[in-house]
This record gives sequence, C-alpha cells and structure tokens, in this order.
Amino acid sequence: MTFPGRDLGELSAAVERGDIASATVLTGAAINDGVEAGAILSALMLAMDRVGERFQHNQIFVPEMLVAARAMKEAMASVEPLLIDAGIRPEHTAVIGTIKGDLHDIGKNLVGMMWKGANINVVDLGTDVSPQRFVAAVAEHDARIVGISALLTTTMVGMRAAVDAVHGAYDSGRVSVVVGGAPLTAEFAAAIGADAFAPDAGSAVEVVKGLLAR
Ligand code: B1M
Repeated sequence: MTFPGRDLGELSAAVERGDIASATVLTGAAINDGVEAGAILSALMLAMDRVGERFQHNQIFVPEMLVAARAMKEAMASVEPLLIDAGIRPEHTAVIGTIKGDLHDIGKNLVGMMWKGANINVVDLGTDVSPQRFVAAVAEHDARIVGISALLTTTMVGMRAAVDAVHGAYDSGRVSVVVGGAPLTAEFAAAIGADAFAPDAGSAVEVVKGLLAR
C-alpha cells in the first residue's frame, strides 16, 4: 500500500507483528506527511485482517494477537481525532458481553478488539450480562450485532434466553446475535437460535462482516 511519500505497508507490518513503538512512530509520520486518515485506517485494518487470518490458521496464538491488537489500539489513538474531523466513523455498532453467571472475559475481549480492528464500534458490556441488559444495550447504542460469549457448560445454556430476548425485541434482519466460547459448537448455536457462531476471534470478524453485508 503506497501513498505519496510513504509506504503504509511498513505500518501494517508493524501492527501485524505487535511492534507498538514502530506502529506509533509510523502512524505519526504518516499523519505529518499528510496521508489521509482513511488511508491510515485502511492500513491498520489490513494488518488486523492478516492477524485474524493467521490466528485462524494457528500460525499465531493468543499472545501475538493481543500485542497486535494493542499496537492497533495505540495507533488508532492518534488517527481517531483525524477520522472524526474527516467525518469518518464506524458505520456499525456491536455490543458484546459474557453471559450471565460467567466471569471469563479474555476470549470476549479478544473478539471485541478484533471487531474494533475491522472498524466496528464496539460497546463492551463486560461479564455476567443478563438477557435484559443485552436487549437494553441494543436500543441504547443502536447496535446491529450482539456478541455473546460463554466459557462454562453451566452458563452456555443461559445463552438461549439471551438470544430469545434479543430476537423477541428486535427484527432479526436488523439485529443479529453471534455466539462463541470454548464449550460451544455450531450445532449448539443453531439449536438456541443464534444467527451465527464463531469458533475464534479471527473468524468472528468474517462472520460479522457477513452479517452486516446482509
Ligand atoms: Co475458568 N474454567 N473457571 N477461570 N478457566 C475454564 C473455562 C475451564 C475449562 C477450566 C477447566 O476446568 N479445565 C472450566 C470450565 C469447565 C466447564 O464448564 N466444563 C473453568 C471453571 C470450572 C471455572 C470456575 C467454575 C472455577 C471455580 O471457581 N471452581 C470459575 C468460574 C467463575 C465464573 O465464571 N463464574 C472459573 C474462574 C476462572 C478465573 C477467574 C480464574 C479465570 C478467568 C479470568 C478472566 O477471564 N478474566 C479462568 C480462566 C483463565 C480459565 C481458563 C484457564 C482459560 C480461559 C481463557 O481465557 N482462554 C479455562 C481453561 C482453558 O481454556 N484452558 C477455564 C483463552 C481465551 C482466548 O480463549 O475464552 O476460549 P476462549 O476464547 C476464544 C474462543 O472460545 C472464541 O474466541 C476466543 C479467541 O479465539 N470466543 C468467541 C470466545 N468468546 C467468543 C465470542 C464470540 C466468538 C468467539 O462471539 C461473540
């Protein structure tokens, strides 16, 4: 990806390898060179696309993904004000949380970070989230995606109530529910009426892009 005076490939590569210092310096340099904020954002998103793909193919693991997401976050901090000035905002919002009774949040946080990397506005509801809280958050943030995570076999059964509550409150053509977490399967997700299942944070990006394109 080359722009006058600057090769944004270097920036993508720095984010991809989780090199926070280089990612920050290269972002600052691109801004100083007058590269458009949208082009910088594209370079950052490209890096996270690659990270997601490599994670899905077991070429990298959770620690590498976490540092890449951190580099993306640091670089985004300088780009965000420019994006706002240029009127470039994420088009869609997702709310995400871990289901009621469940306090595990590492996987959920990773999914949220990857969604942010795909330029989705992510509202994190935290852990131990009730079905009613998911429903209320959709209205509060005008969300199109509800992401629900569960790590316990005892709490995953409670996901059905959350899916039912969201589908009962909103047209499923407008609001889609994505579920994930180590004990889940695609069959379980389909049985509880979820719109989609993602086995990992990389595929969660692809899944959401597909739902938003509907
Ligand atoms: Co807990 N724990 N834990 N635990 N814990 C497990 C899950 C367990 C498998 C350990 C074991 O026994 N071998 C077991 C569950 C057994 C079962 O249900 N069959 C277990 C248990 C029993 C418990 C307690 C009940 C223990 C106790 O107190 N007796 C207790 C429950 C507390 C509660 O939630 N109410 C408990 C507590 C804890 C800690 C607080 C100590 C800590 C959580 C810290 C935290 O999250 N902030 C903890 C941890 C760390 C684990 C293990 C070791 C690691 C989980 C993790 O973070 N994995 C776990 C054992 C293990 O997995 N090896 C275990 C890394 C993470 C990146 O993976 O979350 O799977 P994961 O996320 C993946 C995918 O699943 C997917 O993408 C992520 C990235 O690829 N994904 C989604 C996740 N959410 C998604 C959402 C999506 C899409 C994809 O769309 C919305």
